[in-house]
Amino acid sequence: MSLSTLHQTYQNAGPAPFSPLPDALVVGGRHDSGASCIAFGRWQVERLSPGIGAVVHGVDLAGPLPASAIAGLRDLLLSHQVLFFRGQSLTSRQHRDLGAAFGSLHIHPVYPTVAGVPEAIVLDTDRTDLKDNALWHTDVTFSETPSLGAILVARHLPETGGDTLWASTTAAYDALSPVMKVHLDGLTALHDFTRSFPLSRFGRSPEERDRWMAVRNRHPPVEHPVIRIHPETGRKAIFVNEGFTSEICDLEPEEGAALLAFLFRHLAKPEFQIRWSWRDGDVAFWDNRVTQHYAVDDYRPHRRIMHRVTILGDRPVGPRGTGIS
Ligand SMILES: O=C(O)CCC(=O)C(=O)O
Ligand SMILES: [Fe+2]
Repeated sequence: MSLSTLHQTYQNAGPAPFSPLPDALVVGGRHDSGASCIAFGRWQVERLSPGIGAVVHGVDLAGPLPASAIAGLRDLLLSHQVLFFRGQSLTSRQHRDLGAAFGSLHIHPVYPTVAGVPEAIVLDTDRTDLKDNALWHTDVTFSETPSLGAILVARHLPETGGDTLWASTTAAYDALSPVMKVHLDGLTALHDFTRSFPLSRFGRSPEERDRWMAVRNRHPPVEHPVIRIHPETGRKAIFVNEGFTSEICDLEPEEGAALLAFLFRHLAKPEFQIRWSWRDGDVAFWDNRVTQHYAVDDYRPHRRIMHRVTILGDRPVGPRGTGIS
């Protein structure tokens, strides 16, 4: 176990209702050895920061996992927002089945997919222009029902670089002043597919162009609340992202642009983030309702291949309900 981490244990005996992590479960402090890593139950949970991220040790995701384990993982996801697993070896079908245990899966309208497993998208730097992932974004917010979460598997890593960062949008919300919170509560924003998927990069051949047009017609800009209430924990989160949010509704364009610029800068503060350095066999599972992520694009011309399955989510609800349109 690493030097500066807190360790907790988790008993995966069965489904437990969500509750914030009690301090009593945090064992010890920072140690030079694994002395603070006390195991009971079958899993060990290593927290990565106070606000976001944990490594779950002792679980083989290849499954099939019993319902109690799925419930345990779901509970951990609600507590930690992004979970990491080391040393896994999932086939694409096992990857898909793992995702399907948490809900119906999304078929991405743009990215290529694994042959025979259309639910598993392929993020391969040799095949797709992935610049849209090298900025802070929440997945698929251009849709009326953005994804609940996603499970990402490292398939081919560059020798160095290619880390991914995640940020907690609940921690970012909590850090706002009370007056700003009240102001944001009443606002909605537009999320636009074309911000991250511009025709100039995703319509280079006539076929790509036709597909892009069809996707854009299916996904006109959609309105979501600026503050989202997590449907399971009830926590409030900032729900705008640089990847897809184009404007704040009901503000003058300059006011909205200034507010969005502030929120994007605020969300990107290191206080709300963790950074993951991938190793072969790593899997990440994030709650897309309360996080943003950023895939660091620092390893070209080397190749990096990741596979992702995406779990369908529900319509975002804010303090005043859903977005209007
Ligand atoms: O490649 C990565 O690390 C993350 C890519 C990404 O944005 C995603 O899978 O949603
Ligand atoms: Fe993403």
